[in-house]
Amino acid sequence: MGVLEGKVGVILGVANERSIAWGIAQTLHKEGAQLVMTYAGEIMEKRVRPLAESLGAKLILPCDVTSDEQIARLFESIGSTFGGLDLVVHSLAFANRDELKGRYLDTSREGFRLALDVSAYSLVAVTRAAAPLMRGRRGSVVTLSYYGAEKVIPQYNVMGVAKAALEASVRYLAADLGPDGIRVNAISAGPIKTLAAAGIAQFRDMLHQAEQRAPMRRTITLEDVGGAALFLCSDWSAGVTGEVLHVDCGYHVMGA
Ligand code: NAD
Ligand code: 0WE
Repeated sequence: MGVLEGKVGVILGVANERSIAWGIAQTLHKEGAQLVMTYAGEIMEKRVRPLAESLGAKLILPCDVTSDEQIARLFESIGSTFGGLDLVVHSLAFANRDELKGRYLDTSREGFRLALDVSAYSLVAVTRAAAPLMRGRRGSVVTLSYYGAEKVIPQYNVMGVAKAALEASVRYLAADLGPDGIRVNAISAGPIKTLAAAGIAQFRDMLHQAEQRAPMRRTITLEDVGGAALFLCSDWSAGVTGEVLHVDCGYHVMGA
């Protein structure tokens, strides 16, 4: 029997079969979770629906996280279909492409607002909407971060600042929701070739550098992230909250 048998989870952030969210979805499904999947806009729906259906998802709903209304509707539907919720996987981020090049110094006011809204505030909005459905069910919320929150990664720019806000939000949300038995954690994943990484200048070099420098001498896989998410979603991590778990083949421990 799967370790997540009887649990209901919602996964935000599947775009295609390379998405980190998709790697997590497959692992959670294999361990018995019933999944709800969301997509951001009609173009994404075409890609996400067949993937979600292949895992037997009962609900496949739109959720652009910049819309409070779409967030509210998502959790209303989950409440009326399942009567509660155990797991939330938040695996999304966005910044304007022109903010992910050049200097952080040149970040525009609107570029900063958009990146922090989609990539950091959305965790707060989604968690607040999910919490009433999680009461008394040992809920778990997991989000995805990156090392650029902690150290300067050239060109990551405003996304690094958004991830720093995301990781701080994980701690504050953990403190707010701990009394309700709801845990909130982040996975800080190493670089992996997804849609969000496509077109990033020198991304290949970054993968190569991670491979050279990481203690494990390889980059991470979707299965690596899926396994860590499974731990954080399952009751085996019942004493873990407010944590940022690095899934980076050890890259972050190296000093030189
Ligand atoms: P991806 O492109 O597959 O996923 C990003 C998702 O964000 C997409 O599904 C997209 O639809 C969604 N999204 C963007 N704007 C949205 C909005 N307004 N509302 C709802 N959804 C929206 O790429 P990925 O690499 O799987 O990214 C998932 C998460 O992992 C992100 O938080 C990213 O920062 C993080 N991450 C990625 C890497 C990497 O190297 N790929 C490393 C560490 C962390
Ligand atoms: O979090 C990310 C990527 C997030 C992302 C990617 C894009 C590309 C397409 C956010 N917004 C957009 N907007 C787009 O228009 N990663 C951790 C992957 C990543 O992105 C980088 C990296 C790494 C690693 C950007 C610059 C430097 C390194």
